[in-house]
Amino acid sequence: MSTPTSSPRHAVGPASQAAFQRACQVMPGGVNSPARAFGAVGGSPLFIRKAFGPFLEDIDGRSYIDYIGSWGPMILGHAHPAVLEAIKQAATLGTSYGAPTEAESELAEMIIAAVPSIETVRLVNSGTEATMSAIRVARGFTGRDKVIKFAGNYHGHVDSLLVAAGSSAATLGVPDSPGVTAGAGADTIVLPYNDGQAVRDAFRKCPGQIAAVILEPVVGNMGCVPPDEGYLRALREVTDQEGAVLIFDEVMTGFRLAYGGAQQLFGVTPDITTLGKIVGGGMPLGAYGGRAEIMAHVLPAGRVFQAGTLSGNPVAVAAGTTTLRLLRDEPPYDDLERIGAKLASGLASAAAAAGLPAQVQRVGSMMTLFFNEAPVRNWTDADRSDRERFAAYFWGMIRRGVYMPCSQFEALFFSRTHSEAEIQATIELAHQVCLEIVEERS
Ligand code: KE4
Repeated sequence: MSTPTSSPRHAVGPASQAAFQRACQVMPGGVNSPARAFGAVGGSPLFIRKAFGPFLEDIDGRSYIDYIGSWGPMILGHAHPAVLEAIKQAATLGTSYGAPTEAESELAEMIIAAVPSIETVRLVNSGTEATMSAIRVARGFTGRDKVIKFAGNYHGHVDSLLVAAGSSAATLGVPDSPGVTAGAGADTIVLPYNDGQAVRDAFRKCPGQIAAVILEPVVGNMGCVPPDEGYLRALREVTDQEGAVLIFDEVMTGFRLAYGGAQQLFGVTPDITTLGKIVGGGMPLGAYGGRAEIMAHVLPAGRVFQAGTLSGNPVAVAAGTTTLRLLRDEPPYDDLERIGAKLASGLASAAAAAGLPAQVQRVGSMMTLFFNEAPVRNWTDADRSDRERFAAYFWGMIRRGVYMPCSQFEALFFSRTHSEAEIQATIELAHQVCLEIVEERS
């Protein structure tokens, strides 16, 4: 049988292949994050030379319509002129001081004005730092040890949360990573997503022991899985009744689904919110914040330790502040909703026209095409998806100049720079790829 045109072999140019071989000599797996390793889809990753607007260009000179957007941050499109200018200006004044700046207060004030749950906020360097710190302060505030998380939710590589994790942990088959000790995970309770009764049962089994419930209010890390109607409200009610801290991990959904994040969209206010990705405008920056009485426990105001050499870095803060200012003053969310509806409908039509069972699940400008017979409401459902078919779809789209997330268990993202032309082209190419998948299977 001829090599399927959707196979990886044809899709990765010689320069990327050579670059990957070089990288593998000096970095584990040749990458600095497994999510970009293409492990789940086979083949080797594309090495990128530059990005602008909705496009990536690899080192073989091939251009792609980009649907990962650096895994979420690039809602304004790549290399936005105002963001670049802000970075340049900040860098001319020095790249890091290790001392406070007014720029940090300005970004904090913007975050507080935007996110309903946040009364005070601490800036950190990544989403992982944000979730790790949020868990710690919730435990410090309540004096309790246990934390509830949900299978298929990913909150960064925090030991205690790398249990039944999503994203590249699920993609590469290490949702319970080696190196995470039984002790580190001993106080972590893992429940199925979209099951309010399971949460109530857990509180009944562990009265007065659960410090926090942490979740992705719209899951991106098992693919896009929205909360069932009433689910977030039910979590708010049970955590209120039980005196536990409700943490919305909005690293992905923050400033993406609305300027106030998923909590604004769904009208449910958590006690703590974690942020990353968009809040840094593509630079390393995360944040966690919430009720002032909880955040007052964070050192040096309180006694819960958390620190960071580059926290509130002036160059990253400049990128984040400029990004939030553009989102606040020229909200893209109505446009993103219109684009998202068109893309979702087009991708679903492409799979249906080829007779491929598929579910397209979307909230705003994050979505996933699941090769799955039934809707996906939790990890058990997601795990039934056809990984091999997804890999064929991924490579078929790459060969046609469309860079989709390299895993069935990731969401795709698009920006305000994705025009009708890119969306229409993507839909037409998806029709070709879905038909090709069927032909290659037959
Ligand atoms: P970082 O430490 O990667 O900045 O954020 C961790 C994190 C926390 N919470 C949520 C909901 C997240 O989605 C993430 C990171 N997301 C993945 C993509 N699904 C980052 C990509 C990667 O790991 O390279």
